[in-house]
Amino acid sequence: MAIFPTDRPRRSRLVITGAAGGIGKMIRGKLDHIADEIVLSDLTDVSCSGNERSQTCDLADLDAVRALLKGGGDVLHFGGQSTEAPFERILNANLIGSYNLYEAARLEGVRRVLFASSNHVIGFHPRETLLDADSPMRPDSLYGVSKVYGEGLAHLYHDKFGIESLLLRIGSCFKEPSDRRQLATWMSPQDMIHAIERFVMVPRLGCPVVYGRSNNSENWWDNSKTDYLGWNPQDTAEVFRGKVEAATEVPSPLDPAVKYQGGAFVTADHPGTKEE
Ligand code: NAI
Ligand code: 15L
Repeated sequence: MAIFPTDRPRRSRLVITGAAGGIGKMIRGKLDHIADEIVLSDLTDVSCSGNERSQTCDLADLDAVRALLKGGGDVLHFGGQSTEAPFERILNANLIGSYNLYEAARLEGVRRVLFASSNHVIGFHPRETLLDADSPMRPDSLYGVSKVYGEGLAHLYHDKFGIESLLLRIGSCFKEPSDRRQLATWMSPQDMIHAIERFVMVPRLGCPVVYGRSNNSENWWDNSKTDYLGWNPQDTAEVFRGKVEAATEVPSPLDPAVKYQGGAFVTADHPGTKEE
């Protein structure tokens, strides 16, 4: 699997949180070439094949997360609340969950984490602005703020303890793009698998921000600062343009969900405290 002569060797252990979720389903059974043992984890048991085994874990429970990471290895951290939600849900799954993940990584000797961040950390940037790894955060939701916090944790554990993280700001990782916005934000499952391969293999990772999108013609995100990872997305949403445009209406350019990168998240109801 090595592409470059300096690549790290195949790993003995890879832990995947959120393995029962949408991305988990698309990558399960497709990573046996990069690790001897793959531990699939979610709130409930996950069906396994090949060298996979399942271990349930609530990310809000530090002891359970420690038990999951005992034995080290690399971690793909996909578990958590993946859309806007009431604060308590985000608090447990994403804030406490990500803290527990990094704290358990420190205590159990994990050296590398792929942190599933989101385009919603920058969702309030206008679509005309080409962003890169150093663009300021403009979260569009409490969910987006929780990913800002997760990226902050990753930096702290890198700078203080040397745990490397790939901060993958995923656009829209689904089988196919389903709306006009996703013609720019789509990340194909195969490009996700290739990003995971580079995360595991690259000899020195550091703690870089990478925008998770395919090689789409419409592009709001510049990944040129992380060429050293050797990740070159191959797919393009363009092959779905006809299908998507036929199925969806031309939206108003004045709609904030069209003006800003975060789409419907910028106009979604704020799930805050209700006034008496
Ligand atoms: P998903 O919602 O389908 O899967 C998330 C999984 O996490 C679920 O199986 C859920 O049971 C699990 N989970 C939730 N709370 C948990 C807890 N307290 N303890 C243990 N497991 C828990 O999400 P999806 O689409 O698979 O995304 C995976 C990750 O990637 C999420 O962190 C999401 O925020 C991030 N992401 C996904 C994008 C996408 O396009 N699919 C875009 C941007 C970010
Ligand atoms: C996300 O962060 C969500 O997890 C996913 O469900 C999509 O909504 C995606 O962003 C997107 O922006 O399309």
